[in-house]
Amino acid sequence: MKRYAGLFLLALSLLAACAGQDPADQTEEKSTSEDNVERNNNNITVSLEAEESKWSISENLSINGWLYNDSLPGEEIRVTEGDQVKVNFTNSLDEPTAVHFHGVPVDNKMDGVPGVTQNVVMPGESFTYEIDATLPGTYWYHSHQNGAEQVIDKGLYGSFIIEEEDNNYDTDEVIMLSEVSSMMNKMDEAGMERHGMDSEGGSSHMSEMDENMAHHDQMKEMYDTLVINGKSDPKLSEVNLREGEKAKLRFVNSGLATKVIAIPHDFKVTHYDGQPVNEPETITDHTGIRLGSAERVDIEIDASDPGAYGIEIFSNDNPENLQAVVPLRYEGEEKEELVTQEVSDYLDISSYGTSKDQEDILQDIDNEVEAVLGTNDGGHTYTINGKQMETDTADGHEIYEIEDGDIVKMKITNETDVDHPMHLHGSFFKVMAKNGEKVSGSPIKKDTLNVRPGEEYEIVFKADNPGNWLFHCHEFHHAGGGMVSEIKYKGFEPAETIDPGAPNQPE
Ligand SMILES: [Cu+2]
Repeated sequence: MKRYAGLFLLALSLLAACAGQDPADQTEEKSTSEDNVERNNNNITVSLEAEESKWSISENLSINGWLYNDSLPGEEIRVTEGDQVKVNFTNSLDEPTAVHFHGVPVDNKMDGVPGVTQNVVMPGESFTYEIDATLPGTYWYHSHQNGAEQVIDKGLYGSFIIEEEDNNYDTDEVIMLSEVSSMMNKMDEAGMERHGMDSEGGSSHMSEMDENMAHHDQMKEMYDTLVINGKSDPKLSEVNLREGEKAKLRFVNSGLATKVIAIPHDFKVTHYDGQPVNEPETITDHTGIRLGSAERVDIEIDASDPGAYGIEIFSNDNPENLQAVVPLRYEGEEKEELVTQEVSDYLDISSYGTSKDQEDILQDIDNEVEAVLGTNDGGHTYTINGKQMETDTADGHEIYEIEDGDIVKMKITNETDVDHPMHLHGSFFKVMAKNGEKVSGSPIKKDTLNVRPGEEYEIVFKADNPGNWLFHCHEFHHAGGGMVSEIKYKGFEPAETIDPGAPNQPE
């Protein structure tokens, strides 16, 4: 469980040793092609390959990545509602992996969680994921095996967009936000193996520093490079507007840290996690948006105010290390200097947009459960109701047993002092109350909810998709440190028999 604490110390000493060395050789830009997508009316077949490849994040930093279709982010999968999508996945890595389509409604056997819904896809093997693209929205796909390493450090993530049939934006762009650790990368370059480092790994080097430095402080030191659409130079993600057009920006937090997005132009938040906000009002007062790990927001901009703006993006807790300005530029506005604006307040989704009666959901609660988010071992491991999933056995965690058809109400309380973006697999949930107060704005339908320190939420979902589904923190280190629970439909038998001997690591 303390794997990363050991890594951190090792990285520090290595960094000192590496100081002054030349940056890694530069590699060429990678491009993706339509070659991997076949369209036949509503049948879409995507070839998706995970492979090892070098990726240039910036002039001074390139990673030995594990990439989807040789691209970072992985090749965008963009389909239209009503499409039948088949993703033929091949694992060309030396590592076992699997693909999870985050937020996309799928059958349990297509959820891509090793050890829960399938056995991990071994090197050289393939797996076909079948997805009915019924619900439009901004989604993403990523490995659900050892995510801290595979997704964050190595790059196994990409966007998955289901367009509405009448999608009519002139500009429609995905902006994926993540971070990498240049320290960790230097370790990789120096050929340091991290796999042998289990809970005791590197422990002989563990000092009082480790004992005294909580997990999240170590993370702040380690993750020092904000990555936007695979690059650390935000100018490469410049958004161009034409006066009079309507633009859609789909922000995806594919990283670990909660990001703040500050847009110095009037805008609306039209979707949370791909699901529509009811009659959202235009935001004109420099309200920032906090986006937890795995959360998405769709922003709509009416381009009626020409200029050269800068969208500031920074880590909520680590703005010194992780911050960038993405240009938002009208045609013909060539100025280098970008208009930015300090955040005056933060969007509170519980009161944004227009309310709609949804009392009906609450009439018929069958099952009331609780998830108390806690911490253990001085901030190095994380718990749900005092329980942890053990990395090696995928066992020991909280299990919620429910019946098919149940309306389930869950109270989530964060008793730690860090954010926990909680992700429910298999169903969307509705957020009914925050800190004891009913949601007063638009109904909120989400698959991931960032629960900040001290916050308490009530969520409700209808159990209409039988399976074994994870409910876990999407900060992969917290998940790897135990913050994983499971929702099991009574009587459900998984399609694939889970092999206890397979190297499944479902976090
Ligand atoms: Cu967490």
